[in-house]
Amino acid sequence: MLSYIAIGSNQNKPIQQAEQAIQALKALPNTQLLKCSSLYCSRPMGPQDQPDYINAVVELDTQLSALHLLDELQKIEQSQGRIRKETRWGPRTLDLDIILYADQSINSDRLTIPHYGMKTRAFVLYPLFEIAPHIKLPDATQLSQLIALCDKKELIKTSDLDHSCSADQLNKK
Ligand code: A4P
Ligand code: MG
Repeated sequence: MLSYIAIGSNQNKPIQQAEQAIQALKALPNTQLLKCSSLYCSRPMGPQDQPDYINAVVELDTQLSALHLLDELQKIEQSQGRIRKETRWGPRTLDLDIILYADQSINSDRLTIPHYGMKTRAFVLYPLFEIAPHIKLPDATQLSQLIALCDKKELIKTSDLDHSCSADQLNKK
């Protein structure tokens, strides 16, 4: 099954966190990592008194079920020091979300696929578009349609980083 995973980090050297997560995703059982977007720096969605985020999206070809894949992603989050706190959309060392899983729509206690926020988040849509510009969602919406409606805002590839990304972020590279 083709599946797309969104990576997010804004604590404890986020670029390194994202790179470490990509290595861990490469090592998942019965899974191949096929594509990996650039790393992007983004302003925080949610509370503004937190550092900028590093975001990326990878494409996996996996034989794991969606729930088994979620278990594996949560193990990676834990191994990279993820602490779940009360604050909604608060800072985190690593967040791994399943954006899409084949062409399935899943609504269960532990999983909502497509991910509930993917349609409007620049930091998910643009990295996804970089590696899979032609994909459709299970409801047949084209990714390109969502991109056309979504302002890129201050999303910057880390390779293009300049002073517009917070000094805090640059210091933690
Ligand atoms: N869950 C349900 N569906 C999924 C899915 N498709 N993928 C459940 C992964 N998990 C899924 O997740 C809570 C529960 O969601 C899981 O136990 C799983 O069963 P969590 O990782 O503990 O909590 P969370 O990620 O803090 O919650 P939430 O509401 O998903 O946060 P978001 O929406 O991911 O937002 N700003 C920028 N610029 N970049 C970011 O990446 N991320 C967030 C977090 C806030 N601001 C951000 C960013
Ligand atoms: Mg999450």
